[in-house]
Order: sequence, then structure tokens, then C-alpha cells
Amino acid sequence: MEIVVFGAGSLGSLLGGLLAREHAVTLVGRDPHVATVAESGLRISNRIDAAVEPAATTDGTNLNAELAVVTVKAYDTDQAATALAAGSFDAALSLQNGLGNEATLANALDCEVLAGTATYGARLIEPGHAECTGVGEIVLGAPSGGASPQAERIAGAFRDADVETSASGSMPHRLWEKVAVNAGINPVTALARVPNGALAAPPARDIARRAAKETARTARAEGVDLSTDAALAALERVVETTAENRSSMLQDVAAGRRTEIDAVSEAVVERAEDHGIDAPTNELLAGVVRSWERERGLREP
Ligand code: KPL
Repeated sequence: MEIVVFGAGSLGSLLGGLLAREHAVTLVGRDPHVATVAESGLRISNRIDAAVEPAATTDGTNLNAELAVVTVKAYDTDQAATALAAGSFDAALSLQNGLGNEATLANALDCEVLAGTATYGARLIEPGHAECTGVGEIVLGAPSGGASPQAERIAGAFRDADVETSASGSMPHRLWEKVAVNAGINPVTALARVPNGALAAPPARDIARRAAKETARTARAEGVDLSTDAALAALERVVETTAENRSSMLQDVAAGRRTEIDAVSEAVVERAEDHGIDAPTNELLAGVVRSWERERGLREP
């Protein structure tokens, strides 16, 4: 299968590298990483060892492939959609954090857009070298749920490359569960500058649980059957299994980069408002992280 992976950060590079063991992959990202991959290939180490030579480019426009996998940060989705719209694809798959990415892609692209979740752990160590910090799985399917032959086909192609993948007819539930986990873990770890495991103890645990509970309530208002118990169990599971990890938002804040707070906590607040529900913990967390971004000049005043 011909696959474009748009976003050569840690997850995009790891996944692109794994898929390149079997498929014709083009990685779209930034220099110096992309220049190094184009010149000397991509190395994957730690839990999986591989050396592959995917095509690599900084120009994501005018590309043609069977599949575009979008792995950019949520705030770059608009830009990715515009670039991809200049090319041609049979399907696109969003493997991103937060709400609304699939809709942004679907508005711009002339192909089926699928939603996915990935539990692989990845780290970009240096240009041309990605580390696999956790072997997980990918679940993908139609963003509004139901069967998708395209999702089955893509899942099969990923499995051909030894990437554990399944197609699911209940992506809305999975996506909201992931947002509940991210809304609980990401802003709290970023603000407290602690690894995920620190959320096993109060008071951080209580704050994270409140954010996840509000998210589950909002999901239900949106017609998604996500119980509070299920959201809290998912939160607890991820805190435990990723205890040593630094969340993506903590990594962003530590590096002085913009975060995905708008697509996570702020998106929950907005969806809750649409249904006349309060989400005070998400509102507070979003407000503090956004103030930090503003102060750093990372967003408009
Ligand atoms: O998705 C994550 C992230 O860091 O963005 C995990 C580690 C699952 C929890 O926040």
C-alpha cells in the first residue's frame, strides 16, 4: 500500500517506520529530521529494532497515495488538511489527540476520513532516530461509528507490517474515552510538571478524576455511551501503565511549545456548553494552560 504519514513527530516517525517495513511510505515533516531520514534512513530502537528507508519530504502538497495518516498536533490539522487537499488519497486516518480533527480533515478532503487511537509509546531521540517506548495497538474506524470496509482494509495492511491493529465500529466511544484520559492526565501533569504516575495519589488524582468525569458527562450529552465508571477506569489504567511517561502536554510545556489544550480540555468545555452543562475543572485547567501559552507569546492575546 502507498501511505503518506503527515507529521514526522515521535508517533508519526515510529508508525511510518514500522509501516515502511512492508509498504511504500512517505514521511512529511520538518528538517533536520526529514533531511536526515531522506539521506540516511530512519532508525527505530528500544522495544522494536528496525532500519528503514521511507521517502521523506517537508512539502506535503501534491502527494498521491492510497492512505494519508495524519499525526500532526491538533492545532496543525487545518494546515495539514489544506496541504493534503492538493493531493489525492483513497482514505485519510487521523491518529491525533483531541476532538474535531476528523471533521477538519473531512471538510477539506475528497475521501473517506477515519478516526483512530494509538497506544504505542514513542520518542524522537535525534534526527533520523525514533525510539519505541511501548508496543501498543491501533484501533481505527468510521468517526461516527458503524462498519467501514476501508477501515478493515487499512487494518489488514497495518497488520501485514506487524503493527497490531483492529477495525472498530464504536470509534465515538473510544475517542471520547481517550479524550477523558487526556483531559485528566495532560493538563494536570503539564501544570504540576510531574510524570503520569504522580496522578495515582491525591490531590492530583482528584483533579484528574474530576476532569475525566466531566468529559464522560459531556460525551453522554453528545449521545455517546461513556459511563463515568468506564472513563475513570480508563484513566486509572493509563496512569498505571504509563506511570514513568511524561505526557505529551508536559513535553510541550517543558520545551516551551504550544500545547493541544484547545482540542482537549477547551473542546470539552465548548461541547459541554452546547448542551447547557458545566465543566468547571476542564474550564479551570484550560484557562491556566492557555494563560501560560499567552504569556509565552504562543497564542493570540
Ligand atoms: O495520550 C497521552 C499523551 O501524553 O498525550 C497519554 C500518555 C495516554 C496520556 O496523556
